[in-house]
Amino acid sequence: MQLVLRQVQDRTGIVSLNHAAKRNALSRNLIEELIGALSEMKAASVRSVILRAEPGAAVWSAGHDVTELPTSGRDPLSYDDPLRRVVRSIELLPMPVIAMIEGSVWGGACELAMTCDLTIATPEVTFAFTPTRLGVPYNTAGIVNMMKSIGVPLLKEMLFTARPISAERALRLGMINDVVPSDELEGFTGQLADQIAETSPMCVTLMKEELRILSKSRPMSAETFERLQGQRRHVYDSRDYREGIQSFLEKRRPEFTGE
Ligand code: YXS
Repeated sequence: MQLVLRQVQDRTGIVSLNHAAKRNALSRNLIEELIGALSEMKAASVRSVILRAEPGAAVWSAGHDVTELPTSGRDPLSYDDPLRRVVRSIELLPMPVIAMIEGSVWGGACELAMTCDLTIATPEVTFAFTPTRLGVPYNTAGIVNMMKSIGVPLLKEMLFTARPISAERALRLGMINDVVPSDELEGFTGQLADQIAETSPMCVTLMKEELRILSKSRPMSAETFERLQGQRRHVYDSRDYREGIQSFLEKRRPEFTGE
């Protein structure tokens, strides 16, 4: 079964997450297919890519595949982790990626959606950024990436509570581009893609790259980076990290002790 479907409609690519049984969890296999689909869209020289789940999805994506998170003292979100690789694929794709969202968005899937260049959601959509619910020390580049779309006060609330926020609130606080009723979502997003297709592709590619570079430029000394990496290791080596994952697998609430 294909975990990711892809098609080209006129000058727009449509890439669909297709693993509803696992709530489109971002497993290694799904991400490999997603990276492949994005490369195909680049080769097809589409003007934009719409990234969606199956029509009427209750869950757009449940985030990182928890069963694939390491519990052996390894960094769960290192540079070559699949989630990190697909984030870079979207950032480096020369055409805009539009996240068209129905259903709930969880954990690393929030970063996947925020990495897209534009985000259109239905009113029922919620976003829950959940590292603290699982005890996962989110990686620094991922936090910087989220700061591009989410103001620090809202990002702190999402991280410190792991509570879902509504599409309406996300729109009001500038986290997403628009909220449209579900029966208008495909038409609205398609029109947006058509408008992009009328502009200069070279200019769009240039400005996407300019914004990628300028929005990442946060000076950090090597010592500061290493201090943060040491703090992250302290977390992913902790009992709480293993408890977070175990509690998910056992479908129970985690009991964190700060150890
Ligand atoms: O029991 P089966 O085999 O049918 O599988 C179940 C779930 O185990 C599976 N599934 C997942 N498998 C791996 N990783 C996941 N993230 C994941 N989510 C779901 O899909 C099958 C159906 O799930 P079920 O029965 O719970 O569906 P539901 O409709 O009742 O509930 C949907 C959700 C999304 C509310 C629920 O599945 C859920 O809460 N999923 C976990 C959401 C979450 O906490 N995601 C964060 C993952 S960790 C991550 O993204 C980052 C590392 S971080 O933590 O840093 O943000």
